[in-house]
Amino acid sequence: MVRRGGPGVTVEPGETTPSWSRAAGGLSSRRLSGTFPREVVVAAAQMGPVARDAPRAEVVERLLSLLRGAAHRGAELVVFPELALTTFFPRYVIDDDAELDAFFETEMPGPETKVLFDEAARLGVGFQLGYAELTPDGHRYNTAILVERDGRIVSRYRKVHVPGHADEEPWRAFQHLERRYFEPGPGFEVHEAFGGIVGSATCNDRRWPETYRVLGLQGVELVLIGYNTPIHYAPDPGQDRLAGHHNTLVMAAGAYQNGTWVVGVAKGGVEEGVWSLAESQIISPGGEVVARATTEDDELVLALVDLDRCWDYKRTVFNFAQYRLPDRYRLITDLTDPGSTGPTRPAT
Ligand code: CDT
Repeated sequence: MVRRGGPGVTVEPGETTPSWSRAAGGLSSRRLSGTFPREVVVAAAQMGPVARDAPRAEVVERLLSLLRGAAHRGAELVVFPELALTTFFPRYVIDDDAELDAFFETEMPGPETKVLFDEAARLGVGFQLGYAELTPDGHRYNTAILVERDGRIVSRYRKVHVPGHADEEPWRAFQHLERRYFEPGPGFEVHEAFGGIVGSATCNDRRWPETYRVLGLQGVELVLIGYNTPIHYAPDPGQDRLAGHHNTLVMAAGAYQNGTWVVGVAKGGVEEGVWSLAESQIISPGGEVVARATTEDDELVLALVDLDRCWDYKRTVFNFAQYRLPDRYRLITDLTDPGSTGPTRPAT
């Protein structure tokens, strides 16, 4: 086989177009050899800004348009961003319960999101959707749900690393009140889906090596990550110019060090006056960015993801069974407070 037609797209000798661009015939038309490779066409469905007062139906219409566009181009899995249904409301101090509740979903699918589930099942396309979840017993999570091509809910991941602060900090140009509105979820799980081993993470999770390693130890082959990343980082604005660099750095490192594909999907652009990173990207187990968004708007980024490529790394340089020495790493789980945090700084 040769690789051409753009990174991440594999075509056989003699083929003139990437398989996913003529994939209306489904899986069999995407098989590029007789060896039944474990390949899945994945679409990162980047979103541009969502206004604070945007009706849910209007946002869902945008998701449907991305979903249909991705299906038309042969995608089997469409990954939407973190908190895809609303503006990034943790930038606001919201004291009124009814106002806050309006940003949360109490069921999934609910009356306004069912159309997305129905259309995805009709098209035979799976998806991951990030949203704010309010459980029947009153817990609030920053959640991502993974849905298989037949409409079955595979998993409900609740964000573990909840960043920002819980109390209003008036010195900031805008708030990051995730710690006021969300509890941390219970942990990282993998699930068999889309022909491989799939795990989810959300935004700030992607900066922590533990996220990928805990998934990697469970054999993950495809990590799906939605994010909302304001480019201005108030506790240390010197980091602003590195926002894009850090985004790629952490996801590429996580991919390579665990031999997994990583799909990072932004809600980017200027949302209610706050500029957020776009740069959605799909990263191979070698840590290479194989497809990347070029706008800050609604945009599809597709790649043909060969899950077997994970094993090039999992079997060799990152053969955990052979080379890891967990007893040398005990501090990672025994110690949360490193003792010295350096000069006093505001909460991050
Ligand atoms: N949504 C989210 O987790 N955003 C954070 C912003 C920086 S921490 C305040 C992120 O890690 O991208």
